[in-house]
Amino acid sequence: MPSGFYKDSISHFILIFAYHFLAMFQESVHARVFQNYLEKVNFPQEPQHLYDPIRYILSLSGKRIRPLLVLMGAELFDESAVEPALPASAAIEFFHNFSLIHDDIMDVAPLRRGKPTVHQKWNDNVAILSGDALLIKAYQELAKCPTDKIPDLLRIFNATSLEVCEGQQYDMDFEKRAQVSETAYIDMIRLKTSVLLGCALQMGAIIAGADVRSQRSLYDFGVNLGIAFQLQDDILDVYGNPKSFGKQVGGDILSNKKTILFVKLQELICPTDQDQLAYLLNQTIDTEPEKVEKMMGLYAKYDIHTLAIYQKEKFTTIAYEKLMEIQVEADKKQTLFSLADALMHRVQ
Ligand code: GRG
Repeated sequence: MPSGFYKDSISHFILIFAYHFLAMFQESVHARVFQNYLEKVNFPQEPQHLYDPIRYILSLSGKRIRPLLVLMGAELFDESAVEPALPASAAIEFFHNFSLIHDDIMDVAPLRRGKPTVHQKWNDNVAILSGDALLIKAYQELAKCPTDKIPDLLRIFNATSLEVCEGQQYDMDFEKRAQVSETAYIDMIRLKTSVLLGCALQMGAIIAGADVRSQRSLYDFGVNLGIAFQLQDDILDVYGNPKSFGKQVGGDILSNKKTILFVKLQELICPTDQDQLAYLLNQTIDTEPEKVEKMMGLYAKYDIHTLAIYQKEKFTTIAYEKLMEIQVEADKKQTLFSLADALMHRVQ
């Protein structure tokens, strides 16, 4: 039997396991407790155009990773801290959804979670204002957290929110730049996406009364996992299975998006292939299928897929190391290790 057969079978098994674990995680006790809490948060009926979009975005099937990280971060240090961490978990999910509403306006995105975006279903002004209201609702939830923890929670939450804005601005700046280094790209995704995962975990740890060193390790676990998560997203966009990915495969190539694959190619490409890359970047809508195919040809020539996987695994390993250094019993960390595994091997 060729060894590739075993390798493929093992990879297939890992994918199936990861997929089911992620689903299990989303149906976990924490997920149910969070959902019950969310259903009790009051969003008035009127004005409809302010609160209906909020109800709508929160009803779409998001993975709810961030609020669950808050609860898991709390549970890691003190099981009884899960309940008091619920308002913080809602604050994080509200902030995340607010940022998605505004991000979709900026990107003129038609779809979010497979459904029309808020600005598409209503309009830009409705989306701006309901997003703003959702951000305020996040602060309302923060104000419900245990009083003695609020100053620390506010510090990390506000610092993270500003970093997310910085990441968003870098991302928009990069769209206009011809050249972006790998370091600059990774720093952009750290700010735009990863710090919020670290923040979610740290907020849970703060509520559970964890010491500052453990809080920091858990934060670093989240940030490194978040970077690996985004790199996996970049990889899936090109090499994902169209049936399970839920988005158009090759979408990033068609929109000339800076991704880990693209910045790696730019770094390694020989002068003889530069013209072809420039030609592909200028291709219009009429030549789309060819564009994806040809770019994938260039990625294959420079083994970009392998290099991107290597980077993703590098950040996953750092994340695991950070989790390992936290001084709590090993079995308490198991769910976080398994979650990290599931996220890294996800297919959507
Ligand atoms: C902070 C004041 C302030 C403004 C925000 C719009 C903006 C500025 C930032 C955009 C941040 C953003 C949308 C980052 C993308 C993060 C990301 C990877 C989203 C997808 O996360 P998933 O896969 O989504 O967890 P679900 O749908 O499962 O919730």
